[in-house]
Amino acid sequence: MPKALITGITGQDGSYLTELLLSKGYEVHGLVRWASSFNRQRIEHLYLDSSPYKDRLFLHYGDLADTGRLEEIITTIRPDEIYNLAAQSQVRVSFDLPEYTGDVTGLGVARLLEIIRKNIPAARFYQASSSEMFGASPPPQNEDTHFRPQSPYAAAKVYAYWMVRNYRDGYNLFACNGILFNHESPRRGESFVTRKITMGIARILAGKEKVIRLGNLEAKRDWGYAPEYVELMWRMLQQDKPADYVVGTGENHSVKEFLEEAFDYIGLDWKDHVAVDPVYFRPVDVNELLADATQARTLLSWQPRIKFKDLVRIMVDADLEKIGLQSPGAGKKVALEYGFDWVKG
Ligand code: NAP
Ligand code: F7E
Repeated sequence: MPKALITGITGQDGSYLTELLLSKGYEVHGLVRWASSFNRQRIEHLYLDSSPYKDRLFLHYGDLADTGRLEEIITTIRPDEIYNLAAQSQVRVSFDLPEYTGDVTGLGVARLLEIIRKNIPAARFYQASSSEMFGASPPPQNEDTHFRPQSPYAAAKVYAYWMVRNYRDGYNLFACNGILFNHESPRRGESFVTRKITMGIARILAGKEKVIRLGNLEAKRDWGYAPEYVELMWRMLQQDKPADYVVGTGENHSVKEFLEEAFDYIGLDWKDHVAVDPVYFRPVDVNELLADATQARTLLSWQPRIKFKDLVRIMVDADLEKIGLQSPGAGKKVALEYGFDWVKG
C-alpha cells in the first residue's frame, strides 16, 4: 500500500487530495496545525467512525516552521510521496505578514527538501507552486514565462520553486512544481474573492446582509475547479521523470464578470449589492493571469471539464444549500454529471 504525507491536509486542496488518494488505496498521513478552534471541517467526514477510510487516514500535529517535528514525522512514516500544500496562502495577508509568509511558504519547503535529501531521497515530492509567481508578466503564462512576483506571498513561492529545481538538479530528487492557477470550490477559504461572493449572495438571500464589500473588481483570473486540479498533482508524481507543469483552464474573467455571472444566476443585479471598499485593495495587485497549459494537456493528458459558468453555479448552489435555502440546482447537477461527489464541507 503506497504511503503519502500531505501538508496542508485541512485546506481546500488537501481535503480533495486526501479523498482522491484514499480512493486509490493509499495510506494517507496529514500534517495538522494545532489551533484553539476546530480546523478539520473539510476532512472530518473521512476520519469519523462512519468513514470507510478511517483506518487508512492518520493525522499528526506539526508545523512547517518546526524542523524537528517535521523530521520526526517524516522519518517515522517514511512516505513514498509527499505533497506540500501547506502555506500562508492569502496574498493580501502576506503584505501584513511578510516575514511569517516567507518562513512558512518559502523556508518551509527548504526544510522539507533537506529532510527528504538526508533521510528518504527516493521519495517523490510535489510543491504547490502558484500562478502568482508570474505576477506582472503579461498573459498567457506557461512554464517558460519569467517570474515577476507582486507580493510577499509570490516572492516566497518563487523561492520555494527554485529550491525544488535546485534539489532536483543537484541531488536528483524526484521533485515537481505544479504551477497552479486559481482553483475554487465550495470548500474554498472564505476570504478568497470567489467564495466571499458566493457566501455573500447566500447571506443576502437569507436576509442576513445587504451588501458584499470588495476591492479591485478589474483583476482577471483563470479560475478552475479544485477537485480536477488535485488529480493532476497525483499524476505529476506518477510520471517517469520529474518536471514542472502549468495548470489552468486557458480562459480568464474579471472579478466583475464573476459577480455578473453569480448574481445573474439568482436573478439579481450585482450593482445593487456590491460596495467597493479600499480596505480590500492590495499595495500592488496582479492584473491578469491566463494559463497556457499545453504541456499538462499533452504530457498529463489533461482537459479541464468544469469551466467558469459551471464553477460559479456549483459554488452558488453549495452556499445557498449550506445556509438552508433552496438552490437553483444547475451547478449541483453539473458537478454530479461530471462525476464529482456533491461536496460536503
Ligand atoms: P488553503 O485552503 O489556504 O490551505 C492551506 C493549508 O496550509 C491549511 O491546511 C493550513 O492549515 C495549512 N497551513 C498554513 N500554515 C501552516 C503552517 N505553518 N504549518 C503547517 N500547515 C500550515 O490553501 P489551498 O487553496 O488548499 O491551496 C493549497 C496550496 O496550493 C497552498 O500552498 C497554496 O499557496 C497553493 N496554491 C493554491 C492555489 C489556489 O487557487 N487554491 C493556486 C496555486 C497555489 P489550517 O487549516 O490550520 O489553516
Ligand atoms: O483574489 C481581487 C484581488 O484572494 C483574486 C490564492 O489561492 O490564487 C489565490 O490568490 C483577485 C485579486 O486570490 C477582493 O485583489 C477584489 O486581484 O481570491 P483572491 P489570489 O490573490 O489570486 C493564487 C493562484 C494563489 O496561489 C493564492 O494562494 O480578486 N479582489 N476584492 C479580492 N480578493 C479578496 N480576497 N477579497 C476581496 O474582497
